[in-house]
Amino acid sequence: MDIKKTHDIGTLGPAMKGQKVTVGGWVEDLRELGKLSFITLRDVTGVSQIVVAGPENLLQVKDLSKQSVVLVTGAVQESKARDFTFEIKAEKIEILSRAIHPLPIDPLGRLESGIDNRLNARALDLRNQKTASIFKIRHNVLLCIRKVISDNGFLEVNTPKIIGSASEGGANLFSLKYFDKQAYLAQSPQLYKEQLTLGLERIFEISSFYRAEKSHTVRHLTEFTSVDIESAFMDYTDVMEILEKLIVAVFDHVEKNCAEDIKNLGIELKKPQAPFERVTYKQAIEELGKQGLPLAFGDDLLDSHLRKLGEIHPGFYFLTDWPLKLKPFYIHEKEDDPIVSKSFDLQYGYLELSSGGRRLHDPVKIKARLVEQGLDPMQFEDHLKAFDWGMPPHSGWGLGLDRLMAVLTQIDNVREVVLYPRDPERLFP
Ligand code: AMO
Repeated sequence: MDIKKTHDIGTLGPAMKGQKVTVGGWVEDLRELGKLSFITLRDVTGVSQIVVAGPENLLQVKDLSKQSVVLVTGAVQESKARDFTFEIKAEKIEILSRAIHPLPIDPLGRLESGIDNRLNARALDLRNQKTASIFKIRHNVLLCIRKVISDNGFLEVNTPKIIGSASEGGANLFSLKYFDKQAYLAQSPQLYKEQLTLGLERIFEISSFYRAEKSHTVRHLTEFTSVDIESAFMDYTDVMEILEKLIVAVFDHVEKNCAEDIKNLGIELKKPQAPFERVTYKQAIEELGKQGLPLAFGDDLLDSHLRKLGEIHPGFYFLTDWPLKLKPFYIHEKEDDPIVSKSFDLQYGYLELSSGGRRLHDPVKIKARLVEQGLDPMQFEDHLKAFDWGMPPHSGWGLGLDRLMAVLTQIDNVREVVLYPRDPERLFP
């Protein structure tokens, strides 16, 4: 059985008239009109019309089910059909794999399927052009992120996901048996990325992380992709600028490279402008007070508060200088106002996309903060050792890639932009 194509459909055009090609793809449509049949054949790069004639070939495709996979050899010719500029006149057709109907979803989207049905048949859902476009965009976003962060002098690293003690401290950890020991799935590369600044100065990681949170929202997953950076000799405002540059670059890159996919999604990109607004926590609680949502300094911002702030600041903005007590043990205080921290979240309206800050690099201070937060410094012994080996001052952030993708594609539910999302209910496929 022949299985190789000579061309992707997207590389063909009317200028190749007369050229013999072999294309492979799946049958999106089949119209049988007696002496001729027309197949709409799609591969990942494009779509073409196949003209089938002659008794042997007509018999081959008779009643061929949609979504079946075929290999077609024939000559390119101009097409008179309204939707096609060229077509392929089939000489040889091989059916490589038949799709058995009824299929669980209609990938053409003519019959609407709910998100659960589509996720249950995710592989087939990717034959829907809208879904495929989301993941083509995601690929481009990742390419751009790697390039921009690398160009800023950061080195890509891989830290362990099976870990012996909590990285962020406290709850939300998935635990697993590691032979005869207790292990956990990493919630974040936080401790490793900080340690790595000691020798590599500027590092980044793009990876899955795990949170055992029973959150049933459109923005929480138990397995999410995080883009993390950490840099020695930078303060929190420096890494905020990198984040802002990165977000702008991602939108530019998608605009330049994914025009077709943006069109498939039926949206217009909402390109942000730098600099993003900076709103301090103090300003935010004043704004909320004026809106009838009074808060005292040190109160956490609940969903209702973030929704209101999102109405006031609908695009990208930084929420900075949070009360120190609301932040993890590794966050640095402001030297001139120690109840305030050198920290920030990047928001898109109500949605938190990233958080970060300047980190403590003095082990004595870190131990004190651990105790203050009810954590046991002994549990962090391995981590704290590195702080006695000449740890440079450092700052960084973690950016939720899935949430950024949701914002970029203007889709509310992060499940739509993750191939096989994991949430408290969903473990298969
Ligand atoms: P944080 O816990 O705020 O910070 O996470 C950083 C970003 O990751 C994304 N995110 C999630 N996305 C989907 N589902 C989840 N359950 C989920 N949890 C987090 C969010 C969030 O803003 N170590 C720090 C980062 C740092 O300081 O460098 C951290 O993990 O977009």
